[in-house]
Amino acid sequence: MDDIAANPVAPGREKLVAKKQEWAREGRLLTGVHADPETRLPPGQRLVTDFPVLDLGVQPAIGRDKWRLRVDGLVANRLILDWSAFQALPQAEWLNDIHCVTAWSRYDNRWSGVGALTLLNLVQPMAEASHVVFHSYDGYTTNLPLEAWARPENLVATHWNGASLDRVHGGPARIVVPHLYFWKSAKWITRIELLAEDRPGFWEVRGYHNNADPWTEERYG
Ligand SMILES: Nc1nc2c(c(=O)[nH]1)N[C@H]1C(S)=C(S)[C@@H](COP(=O)(O)O)O[C@H]1N2
Ligand SMILES: [Mo]
Repeated sequence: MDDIAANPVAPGREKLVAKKQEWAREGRLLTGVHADPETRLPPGQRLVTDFPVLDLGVQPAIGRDKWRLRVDGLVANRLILDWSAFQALPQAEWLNDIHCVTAWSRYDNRWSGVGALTLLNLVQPMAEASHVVFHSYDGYTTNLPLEAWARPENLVATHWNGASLDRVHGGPARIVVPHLYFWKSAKWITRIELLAEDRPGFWEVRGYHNNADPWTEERYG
């Protein structure tokens, strides 16, 4: 799509990306402890109460009038939703925790938007569909197995804690996949592509773990 940036890394941010790649190689922040999934804070994480902003420095300003969400690839019914079509879908609310690979966690985020399962029911994935790739307006991508996306707590969020999602956090709309490290939760989402094979995204090809389970510290891999 021509309104997607060619490169999500802003000028001057290349060093930061290189440093994170180096941390991935070195296994930085790994404690080697596997937490009991009943424990709320995953291993190696610290709790914060603010809401840090992390991205590659390109923060696209997409008005609701220009925003589109496509769900396509290996589906029976491709979807292209504009803002009003998206708002006309069943909306719901979720409360969940965020775990960022840079070691902060934030509890009790109240999101609203449209659930992953609602979207999947609409498009009807084909039998061969096994993976999804999220595509964002800044050019960022990240990947998941279809079963990691097809969970009731996952959503495309337009609101956070009662207000419209701020642009810096991915507004108009972002992915939220709370059971995985937050880099899997693509901001400024514009396309959910279903595929018959895995296709690693921006960080996954730069040394981050493909699965991203915080409970087993799948930070790098
Ligand atoms: N489009 C896009 N989505 C993105 C990123 C990005 O650079 N671009 N960064 C990811 C990373 S590494 C993290 S930790 C979270 C941060 O989300 P936040 O800024 O709302 O805290 O967004 C994820 N989603
Ligand atoms: Mo991150």
